[in-house]
Amino acid sequence: MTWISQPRTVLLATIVLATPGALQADESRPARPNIVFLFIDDMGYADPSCFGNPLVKTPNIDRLAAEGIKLTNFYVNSPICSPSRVAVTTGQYPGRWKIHSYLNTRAGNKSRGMRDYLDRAAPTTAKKLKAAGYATAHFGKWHMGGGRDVDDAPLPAAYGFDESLVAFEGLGDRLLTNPKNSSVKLGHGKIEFCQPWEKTQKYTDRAIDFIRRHKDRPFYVRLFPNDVHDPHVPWPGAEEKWKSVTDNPWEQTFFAVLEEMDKQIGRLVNEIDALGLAENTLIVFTSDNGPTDWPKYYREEGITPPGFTGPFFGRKWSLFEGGIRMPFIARWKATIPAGVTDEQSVMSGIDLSPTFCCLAGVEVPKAENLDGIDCSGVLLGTPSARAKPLFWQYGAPHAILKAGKVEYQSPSFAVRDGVWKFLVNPDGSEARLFNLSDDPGEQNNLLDQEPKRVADLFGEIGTWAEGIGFEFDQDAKPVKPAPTVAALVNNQLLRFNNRGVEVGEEGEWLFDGQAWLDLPRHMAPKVSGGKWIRIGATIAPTAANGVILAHGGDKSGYCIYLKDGKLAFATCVAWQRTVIATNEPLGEGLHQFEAFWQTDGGMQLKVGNRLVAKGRAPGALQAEPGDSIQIGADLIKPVGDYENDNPFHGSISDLFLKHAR
Ligand SMILES: [Ca+2]
Ligand SMILES: [Ca+2]
Repeated sequence: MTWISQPRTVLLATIVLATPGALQADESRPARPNIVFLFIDDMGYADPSCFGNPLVKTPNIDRLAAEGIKLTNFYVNSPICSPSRVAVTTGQYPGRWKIHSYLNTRAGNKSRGMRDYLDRAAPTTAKKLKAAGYATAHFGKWHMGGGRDVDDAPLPAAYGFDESLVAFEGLGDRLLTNPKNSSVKLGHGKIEFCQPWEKTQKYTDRAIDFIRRHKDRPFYVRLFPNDVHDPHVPWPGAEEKWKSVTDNPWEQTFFAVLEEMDKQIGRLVNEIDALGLAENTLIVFTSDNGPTDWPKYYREEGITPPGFTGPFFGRKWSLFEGGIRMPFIARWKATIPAGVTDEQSVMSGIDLSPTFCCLAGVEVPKAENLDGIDCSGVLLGTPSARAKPLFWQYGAPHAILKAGKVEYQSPSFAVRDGVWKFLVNPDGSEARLFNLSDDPGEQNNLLDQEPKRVADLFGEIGTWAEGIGFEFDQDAKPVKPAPTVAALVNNQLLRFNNRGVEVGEEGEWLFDGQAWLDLPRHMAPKVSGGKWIRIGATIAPTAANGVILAHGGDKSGYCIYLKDGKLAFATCVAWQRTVIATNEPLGEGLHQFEAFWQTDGGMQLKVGNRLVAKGRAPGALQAEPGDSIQIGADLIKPVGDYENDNPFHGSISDLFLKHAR
């Protein structure tokens, strides 16, 4: 042995340490297996019956699980479609490619600091497998660029796919339902129209056809059905069968769609088996994010949104487990042990690319800098602790979709390190620490009990955020979530984001000049279009100036505030500001007020039920206010004649906001 062999040994040892769970050499395993990747859209952790669906059987998915391995600690890297898809496609955190929420119109992407599509230079599994001789195809939802008004996104071929058939959120050949969908005008590919309930069958047909044509060489096929995403539109009448199972109409259609999708997965697997490919084909099955959680599903008493998360808290658009922990199955007959459930190993979407490449014997160039790790050993049945923590970002500072159920709205950063999960906002607020092995439902916040761990995890997130380019205040101090506050908006209680407001014994909100409440723009009621607006509350001010409620800015908005002790009501219509105010300062003590802005522009202000001021704006609001509803301060663009943030001091209670429907 010369001295040259020494570094080699060291290097090898390093590799082994850095990739626990990596593949052990095994001569009996077929080289270059086919890989079929099933990625379902918005399917919850417990939607397959083998993961706990209490009402519906999914026999074909269950069969895959019985013939393969289930992981109960598999995560996607975002609680929403586009970034989750970027992660499984590239092996990298989606924020690196500036896709941290769903891809929308050009304007919508720009406003959230996002690109319009995945950079064509991004590393992908398909490019690497194709270069190694695999036949590659993508059938189903894409949503990594193209669609709406984005017509210049690269086609799937640019990312390494020989063939593709996508939906309206993608370019190239695609299936559409609505002839008026903006996708029709975008060009770049052949368009076929079909009914929503036919889509998964058609994508499956294409996958089967592709596999038949390429059965004699290694292939990599992605089947990404989109029918489990709402609105759920099953075959006409297919929901009838489910009326005896559930009274919830949302569930009836969802179950019908889930059953159909399971059937199509069965067709695909049967075909793979019939072609004699079961022993050299790895089939991986998971979902891109938790089940739907639109506010509309909560409007009726006793009704809940469709889709199950099992023991987990939170749903789609949430970094709580229900939004990101997914059912995961891998089957490879005679290679992966059958009927195994691995409850230890933590794996995630970014790991799929290095894992697939390793199993295919394809090298991942170091320069690609993948965030994921090779978990091939885990898939082949050797559980492994994860050395590298997992990180998430979803939300602030950009206005984005949030969970419909207010309790499910999570902080915008999270980390999982070992059994610990820590969630926090970039300013340190809403911090929560959970021990997932004792508390998988994330109910018991251990923030105060584990200060050292909290500081470490906060630092880990900060370092990660800096590396990706997310704003994160590493000097902030993690603090517990403030009490939940909700106000009546159109007779419905809406939870406001609480920035430090304490709640008094009578339920009054206490403002100390540092605290405020915020209702994000997407949750704010739509008040434009000539509607009347009415605002009321009881206040006990302790300072002469401060904003009580502000919605919008000096272009379009309305605001109630104190100025030199007087109560003022301001409206802005097309940059024109009108202010009415009481003649005298209110003074200390409790004051009940009501402000009324009429359709014709008339403005009234009542204090203690007595009309104290009136005036006339040029009309009612025509354009929607540009920022959120804030209570206790106005942080962005003043509505009235004051400067931001103009914080309120004192208490506010019984606040309501109403407008014409
Ligand atoms: Ca999705
Ligand atoms: Ca404002």
